[in-house]
Amino acid sequence: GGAVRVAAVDLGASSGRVMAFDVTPGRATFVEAHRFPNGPVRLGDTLHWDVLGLYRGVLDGLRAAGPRLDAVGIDSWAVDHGLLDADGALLGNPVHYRDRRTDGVPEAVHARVPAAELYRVTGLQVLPFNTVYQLAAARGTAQLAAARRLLLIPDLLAHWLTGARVTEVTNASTTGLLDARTRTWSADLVARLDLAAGLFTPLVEPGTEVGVLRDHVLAETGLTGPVPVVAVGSHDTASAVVGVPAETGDFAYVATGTWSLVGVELDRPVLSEAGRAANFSNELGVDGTVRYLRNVMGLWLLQECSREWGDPDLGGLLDAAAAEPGLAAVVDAGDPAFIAPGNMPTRIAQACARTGQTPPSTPAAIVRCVLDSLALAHRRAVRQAAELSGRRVEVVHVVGGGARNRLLCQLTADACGLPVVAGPVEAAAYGNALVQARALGVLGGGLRELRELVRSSTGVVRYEPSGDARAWRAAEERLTG
Ligand code: ADP
Ligand code: LRH
Repeated sequence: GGAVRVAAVDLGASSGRVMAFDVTPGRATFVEAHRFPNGPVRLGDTLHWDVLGLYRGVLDGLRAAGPRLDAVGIDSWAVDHGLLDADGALLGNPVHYRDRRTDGVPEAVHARVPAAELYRVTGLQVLPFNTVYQLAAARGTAQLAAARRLLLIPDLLAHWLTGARVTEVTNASTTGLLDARTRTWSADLVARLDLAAGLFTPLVEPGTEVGVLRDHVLAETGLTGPVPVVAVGSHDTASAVVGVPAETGDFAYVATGTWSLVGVELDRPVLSEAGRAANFSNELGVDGTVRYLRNVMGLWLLQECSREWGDPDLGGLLDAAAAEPGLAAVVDAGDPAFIAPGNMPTRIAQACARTGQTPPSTPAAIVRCVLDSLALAHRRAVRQAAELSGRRVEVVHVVGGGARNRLLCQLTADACGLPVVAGPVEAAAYGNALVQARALGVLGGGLRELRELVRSSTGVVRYEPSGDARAWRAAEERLTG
């Protein structure tokens, strides 16, 4: 029984937010205590995060969520990290995963440990920004030589709030250094890649209390102690999948924000060569689960086009895109060539031309091309995830900021030939808060029970598949040849 108030800190690539959740066994409600912009800062040749700005945003959010909090949980985007020196001081400002320092680095790492071998241990899709490649890019720098600890972004913030130095396991699974079967660091990979074993701190599973807010944090936020910090699925995608309001196990999810993470939930990893060839990841989830998914570029493509056009009104752009003819031109939204910022409309047009299609030329046509391409990538990933894992899929849950995009949701339903259930937009915050509430003892059960609570606490929108399924297959063939 009982009721708790917890703060869910959810840091996305486009914005950070702190949600104050009131949770009882029958209902979870939240208010957005604080939202602040997030984005890259270019300093010289390097793209960074403004990590102290994020820390300040978290403090401002905790102050707004207080004065009474029963716990705090933090999730953020994956792979990025801070390095601490022997005094525990942060070495430099964390580098953004879109920085170009990892160009060509996966190939160099695979010359030491073949990609197939890495995959058999980690089950991780090769993305140039996986922590393992970032660390290889930092080889030989004074910074890495001075580093004694590595903390992923949510763990770094938790460290500053509590003093604890631990690594939460769902996010650790995106480093490329974790054994997906045992959910522990792979000492073998760490050694073979010449990394200092001492960099990696003890792993904790979601639900573990990692510490309490330090006195100066309490003073600065006006909170009354003790306030525990509870490890949640600290990878935002892990928390978002906990927040999927699924009724049965036969679902696929599309967690759409800056990225689209598309796949199914499994009990154990699938480390097959076919999965590796298809670029599937086995990211570790809450309660011993595995997120078998593919990372697709997501609304980043739209964000970057919009930035180029001076950020016009989003609603107007989407209405104009809805009036355009469908599937006129598509690009491979899984192509890592789109990771770096800049020049996006031109790069999209060039990709269309390369595949023998007439490039879209107006903003409306370009946005339509982006959304058709995302829906197509969702279709491919949902189908392949089901095929490669043997998991039945009856419905596709769309969560995250993209659940607000009605055109994208309808196109995803059409492309997949399956009903789409859209919402909640703040699935990651729900997943974060409910894992805390369960650790505090207010909720019981497993993911099924947590999802039931999400379902009864939020509204969702259902989209039925429509249109001609053959058109999507034909569009897919334009890309796959
Ligand atoms: P992240 O967590 O990666 O920062 P979000 O999940 O917050 O991303 O999603 C942000 C995206 O959601 C935006 O880039 C935008 O495309 C989409 N979005 C937000 N609000 C709306 C809206 N009202 N209508 C359509 N799309 C929206
Ligand atoms: C989404 C996300 C995704 C990662 C990317 C770096 O926010 O965590 O799961 O691949 O950021």
